[in-house]
Amino acid sequence: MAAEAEHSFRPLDEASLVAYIKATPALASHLGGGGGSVEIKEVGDGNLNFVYIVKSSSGTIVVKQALPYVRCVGDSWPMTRERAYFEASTLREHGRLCPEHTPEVYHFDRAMSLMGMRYIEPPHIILRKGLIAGVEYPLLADHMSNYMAKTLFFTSLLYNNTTDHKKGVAEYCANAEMCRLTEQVVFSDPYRVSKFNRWTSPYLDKDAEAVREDDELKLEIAELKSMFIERAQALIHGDLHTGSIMVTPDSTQVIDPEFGFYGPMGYDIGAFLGNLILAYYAQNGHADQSNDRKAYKKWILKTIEESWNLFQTKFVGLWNKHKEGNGEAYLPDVYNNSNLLSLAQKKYMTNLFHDSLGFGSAKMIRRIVGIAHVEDLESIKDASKRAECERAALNCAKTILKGMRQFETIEQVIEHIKSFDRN
Ligand code: ADP
Ligand code: SR1
Ligand code: MG
Repeated sequence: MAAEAEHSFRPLDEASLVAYIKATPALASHLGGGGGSVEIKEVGDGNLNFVYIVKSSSGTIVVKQALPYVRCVGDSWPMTRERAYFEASTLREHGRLCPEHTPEVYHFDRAMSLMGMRYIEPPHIILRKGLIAGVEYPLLADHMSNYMAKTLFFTSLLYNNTTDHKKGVAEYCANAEMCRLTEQVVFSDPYRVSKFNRWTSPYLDKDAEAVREDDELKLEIAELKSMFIERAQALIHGDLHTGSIMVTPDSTQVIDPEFGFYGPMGYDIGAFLGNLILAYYAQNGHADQSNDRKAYKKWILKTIEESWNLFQTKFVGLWNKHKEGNGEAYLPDVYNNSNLLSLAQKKYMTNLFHDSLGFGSAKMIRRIVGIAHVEDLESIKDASKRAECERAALNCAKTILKGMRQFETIEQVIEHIKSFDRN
């Protein structure tokens, strides 16, 4: 980062943010020009950054600022502020490709690591909170399959030529520090002793130890880690869990792509599916006399199934539509008959399915025995009940990770998930 940019950085608080907004027409214009008074509330409940909702009588915006450390750990874990740049860039690029599910970026200040964006208004809530409350979102699978198909297909070599693709890869390679964080907390720490690891102790002591001693698991995770680092398949969101999605029954908005880079598509698909599976296993901990959550669990499984199946159909649909375009991976004069192309597509989608299962399972495991647990499980107050839900999720994830290539359909995965659920 340039020295000049370092000098002009200052962490904002609610008071200094008012002055910043007044001096920034791209933000003030959404609040009636900046003359009147504004109300500011810090709402950051994520792990990394500060998020402010700024309200005036004529509008509301969101301002997000990255400070040079990991918020949930503190300044003992320094972290590049450049993550804000990659978040704004990925939001803008994904917004160009899929505006219906991406909030608009109004303003980005690289020196201040600060972004202003559309306020995703109530009744939108974070999907994870809706899943904990047992709310059904009938359009979620349709919307998320749409978002994933468009953002992943249009940033891949199936659509772009190699020159443009490499330009994108080169730019996002600089988000290395964020990738390194993921390499550590998803693919390494759960498999070794680390001061950051945590689990529901003493209930899961043996389970956590078993993960650290499971050679078969370690061989699989090594391949996934390499793929995460080496495979520049598409511009992925990089952190597509259910805390990065805001929803109403009619609308789905994806936020927070600060881990964006050219990586394996399966990492995004797996993050979404894996977090839905965690939500599924948490339901037994949220069940009570008024609601046994059985119908809700069925809805989650149906959503998992539809998300993959719709994604697959939409993604291949885009591929067929653009097969004569500039994409250089499958040149039309090489894959020149429809039988060959459909064989190639089948192979591509099977590999992507297995990658998604592998990454999804890795994401589940890290949320149970690593750092940064999920509210779905954390909010289960009774520790022994929580551990039971976590153990079922952990055992399901371990077996999928070790046997991902045996699954041919998402319906088989659904049966597998059910087989680890005792209720
Ligand atoms: P972090 O990068 O720290 O994970 P997030 O981007 O996940 O932060 O944002 C933290 C919280 O701020 C979200 O859970 C959500 O409640 C709120 N938030 C973030 N962006 C918006 C937005 N554009 N509109 C409304 N609320 C938002
Ligand atoms: C220090 S780990 C913090 C986690 O929060 C983010 O949302 C990512 O998932 C990251 O792994
Ligand atoms: Mg977040």
